[in-house]
Amino acid sequence: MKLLVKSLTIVVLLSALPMLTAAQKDPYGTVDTVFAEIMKIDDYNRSITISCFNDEDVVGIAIPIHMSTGQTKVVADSAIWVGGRVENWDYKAFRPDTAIQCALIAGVANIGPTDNVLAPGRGRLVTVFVSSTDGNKIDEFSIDTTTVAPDNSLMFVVDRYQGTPPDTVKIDFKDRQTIPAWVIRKAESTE
Ligand SMILES: [Ca+2]
Repeated sequence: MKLLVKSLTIVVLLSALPMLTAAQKDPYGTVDTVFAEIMKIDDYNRSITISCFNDEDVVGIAIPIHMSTGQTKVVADSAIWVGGRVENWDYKAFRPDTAIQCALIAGVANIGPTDNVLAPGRGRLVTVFVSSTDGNKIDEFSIDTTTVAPDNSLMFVVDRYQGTPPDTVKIDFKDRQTIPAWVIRKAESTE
C-alpha cells in the first residue's frame, strides 16, 4: 500500500509539473544543460550517457528521449544510476516505451523525510544501454529530447530554497520548474 501511494504521488508529481510550463526559462544563475553522449559499444549496442550542469540545487529531473535508428528497431534495456550524481535520490525512474522508441528518465530527490539535492556541479547522472531488437545491426543512431505521456518534457525542478544563508529565498512552487538546454554529443568511436 505504501508503495502504491508512493507511485501515485510520483505520477501526480510528474504529470502536474509540466502543466506549469509557460516558456523556456532558468532564472537561477546561468542556464543549466543536459548532455547526452552516444557511444557505440558494438554493431548491435549503444550507450547513452546523460550528464548535466546545474548551478543551483535541483530536486527533480525529467529527461525524455526519442531514439531514431532508421529501419532497425532498438530497445533501451537498462539504466545504470550507480556512481551518478543522483544515485542517492529517493526515486529514480527509467521507463522505456519500445513501441515509440522512447524512454523517460526521471528522478525525485525526496519522497520521504530526506533532504537530498543535486548540488551545483557537473557530471554524469545515468547511463542508458540500448540494443537492437530484431537482430539487425544498428547503422544509424541518433537521439533527441521529446515529450512522453502523460506530458513529460525535458525539465528540472529546483529546490524550494535557493541562495546562501542568510540570504536564502523561498521559491514558489510555480517558479521552481526550469527547462535546461539540451546538447547531444557523439563519443569517439574506438574502431
Ligand atoms: Ca541555473
